[in-house]
Amino acid sequence: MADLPDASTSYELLARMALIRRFEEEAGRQYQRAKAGGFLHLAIGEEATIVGTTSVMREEDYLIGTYRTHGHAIARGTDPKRVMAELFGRVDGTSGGRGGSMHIFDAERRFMGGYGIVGGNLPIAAGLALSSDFKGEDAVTVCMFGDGASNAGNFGETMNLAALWSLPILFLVENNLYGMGTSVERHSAQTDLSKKAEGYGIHGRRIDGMDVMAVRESVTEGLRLAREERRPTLIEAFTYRYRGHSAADPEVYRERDEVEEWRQKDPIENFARRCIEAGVLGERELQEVRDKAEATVLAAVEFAEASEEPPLDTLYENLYVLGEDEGWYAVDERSPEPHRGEHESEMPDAARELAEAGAAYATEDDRPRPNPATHGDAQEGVEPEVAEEVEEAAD
Ligand SMILES: Cc1ncc(C[n+]2csc(CCOP(=O)(O)OP(=O)(O)O)c2C)c(N)n1
Ligand SMILES: [Mg+2]
Repeated sequence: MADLPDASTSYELLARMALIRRFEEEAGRQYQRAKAGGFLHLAIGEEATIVGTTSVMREEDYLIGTYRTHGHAIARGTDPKRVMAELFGRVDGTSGGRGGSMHIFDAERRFMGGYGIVGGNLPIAAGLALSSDFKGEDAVTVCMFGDGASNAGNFGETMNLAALWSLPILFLVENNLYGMGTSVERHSAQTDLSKKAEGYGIHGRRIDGMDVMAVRESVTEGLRLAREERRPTLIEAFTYRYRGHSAADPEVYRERDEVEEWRQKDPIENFARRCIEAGVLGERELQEVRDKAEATVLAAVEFAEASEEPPLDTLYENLYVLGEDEGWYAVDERSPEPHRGEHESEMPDAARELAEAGAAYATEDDRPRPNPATHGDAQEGVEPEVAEEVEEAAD
């Protein structure tokens, strides 16, 4: 077992993990209050994998994750207020309220998202690493993705190019044992995911993702190999999400006992206990960590609630960027080249009418609202009869 760091580092690790946990619990609550829209994927239980990784990265390093990344952004230093405002779809959110939970983004802290396409962040990560290499920068790209994503075709494509071009990159699989409702044994022929890139020349190792110190130790070495030797590696961190895949998940694919068993390995409680037993931290500090997390998260909710919704006439802004100009671009019958699209206010009548009809519909109080329990990705992996039951119960 890796040694504990000094008191202030231990305090910081515990505080980050506790803040992320409390933030996500609150995000779940706000989702149920319909304050946060879209989908919501919580990483409660996975905090040691997240914080262990980010805590040994340098400021100039890039991080890219999946749709389960509120904690990743916070761990990277993004203000929780701005993350909460993004969940609420407000202008002060990290993506101006346009992205929501799945698309948290903070270029300043080199957190490149927040990505909804499973495995889609892998080639982008390779591109980031390639750009650092081109520019002769020391930065390493850390690409975090799920066990399910390791089955995507671009996993192999990315591993090949990363190895071939000796990119400064570290791949980290957050193996929480499931891709939605499908267990690793049922979705991957090779269940030792650390071996999955070996054929491409990328070595892997398996670690305990519930132990923040084990994650730090392994990621430190992975970063060194990427930075100094241009050798990409693949770390498989075993972790677990206590909550469902997304906010609406009947969880018919696992037993309660299994969840309970993993709760016994809780990354925060276990690390706190270790720090107390070693005399590195005291009960007073533990209480302080909890109190601060509580205050920060309540302030984040207050901030998000006070932030405005983006004005409707900005709906078409920031869709595409070509060259220096921001705005949306189109290729149509007018010319073979892409040309700048009109602002909503300058649009032809038919397009404006459509946009206005959409806006009017969105503000009707009694319109049929999509129910997350019966629509969308929560339904994948659920037996049809169970889905029907859920639907009936929700009606
Ligand atoms: C290309 C693609 N296929 C399917 C989906 C639907 N989908 C969303 S999350 C998910 C499971 C991914 O599991 P994993 O990679 O293990 O990540 P986890 O959710 O466990 O963090 C699937 C299949 C998607 N978003 N993108
Ligand atoms: Mg998974």
